[in-house]
Amino acid sequence: MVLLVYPVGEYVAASFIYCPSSLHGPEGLLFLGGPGPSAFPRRSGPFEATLRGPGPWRGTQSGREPQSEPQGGVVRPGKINPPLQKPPNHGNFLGMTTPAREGSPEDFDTRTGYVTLIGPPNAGKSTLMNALVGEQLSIVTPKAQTTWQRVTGILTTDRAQMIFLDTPGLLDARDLLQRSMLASAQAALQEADVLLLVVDASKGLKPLESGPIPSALADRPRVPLLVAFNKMDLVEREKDPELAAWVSQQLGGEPFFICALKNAGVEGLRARLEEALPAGPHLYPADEIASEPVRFFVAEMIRETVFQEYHQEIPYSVFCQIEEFREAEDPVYIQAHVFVERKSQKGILIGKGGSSIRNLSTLSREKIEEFLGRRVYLDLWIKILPDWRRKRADLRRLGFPVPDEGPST
Ligand SMILES: Nc1nc2c(ncn2[C@@H]2O[C@H](COP(=O)(O)OP(=O)(O)OP(=O)(O)O)[C@@H](O)[C@H]2O)c(=O)[nH]1
Ligand SMILES: [Mg+2]
Repeated sequence: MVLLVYPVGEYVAASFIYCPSSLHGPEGLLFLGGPGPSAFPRRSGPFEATLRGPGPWRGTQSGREPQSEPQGGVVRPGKINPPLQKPPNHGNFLGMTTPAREGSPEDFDTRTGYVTLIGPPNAGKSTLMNALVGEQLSIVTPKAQTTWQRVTGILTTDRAQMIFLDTPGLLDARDLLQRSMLASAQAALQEADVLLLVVDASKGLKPLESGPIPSALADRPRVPLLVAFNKMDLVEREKDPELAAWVSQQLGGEPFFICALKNAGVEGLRARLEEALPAGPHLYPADEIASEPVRFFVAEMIRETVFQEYHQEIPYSVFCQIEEFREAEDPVYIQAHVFVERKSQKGILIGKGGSSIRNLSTLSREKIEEFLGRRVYLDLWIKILPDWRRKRADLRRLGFPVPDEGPST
């Protein structure tokens, strides 16, 4: 392996060049500095594509049993519902849109709707959505506030199409990014046909009685509310009658006791969610499993790796955007910009002699290769965008919905 370092202004680029033989072994060549290789001319790629199941994607989650097919079996393309023309959008909040139903419910023998997962940070919302859909779509880490934007996961069965909206954890927002996260969770809440509140069972009723959850629930639409007490593997008792009674009496909700990590209780919850959905036509083609483009998931995988490999403020100061995605190339060429807020963070991201960025790039590339089922050439560029978490224009440029009013901090 050869390491070349060129500081170029505020840019540092980390490019891995692979030889086929290095794909499963040590990295080939790492460049720090200078532009990406000119052998890859700039062009826009077909990376607006959405994910279609079953796909290689990320396979089953480690640490849980392989998921059995949902009752009724997964619908294959064309078997029941031919690909649909998407109806006009009904939800449109700060640029986030979702397709709307047309026709009256009695016209349909299928059930369709939005299941919004809300809850405090770190409760296991993303883990649960992945388990419900049977794909690892949303990133998961042990750190709170991993999810920053809502993520859609779609599951189509013979009887229903469940469109899950995973959301950022509800919190008391302290800066503009957190306000954007909160706004995106609140908007998804308003679009729900069924609300799935996810709480960490080991924390008992505390998150339900104080903090941002009670006020979010006070404004909720009049839709069925299911409350999933997650992480039951961490508590002594299997089911807690006190929690169950509180949920039904105080919230008018139905309690469930689950362990999303081990896929325990998830099947029963999925069956109940399906029943709770309104009748209606499918809104997405039967084989579509997500509505965000592939490049969104690729960027999220790099961010997930940052969360796993770095500590303190670094994970919260890093955002990632895919600049180029050329799937016609072999290996697939992906250029990603990794934004940090300060120069000192750039140094931490790179690490001594480039060791940290090399590690970040290798681990991210391995995930992306597994996700795409293709060999990947990952070209990481680190860019300083001063205080981007607090700047409206920067956040918009990075694709966050930002409320027009209110302070930045
Ligand atoms: N022990 C245990 N851990 C779980 C379970 N479900 C999720 N976790 C872990 O809890 C941590 C947070 O999970 P996430 O799914 O990222 O939680 P989240 O609610 O989406 O968090 P934010 O995106 O930060 O709001 C991860 O380390 C998960 O592995 C569970 O049933 N049992
Ligand atoms: Mg999450």
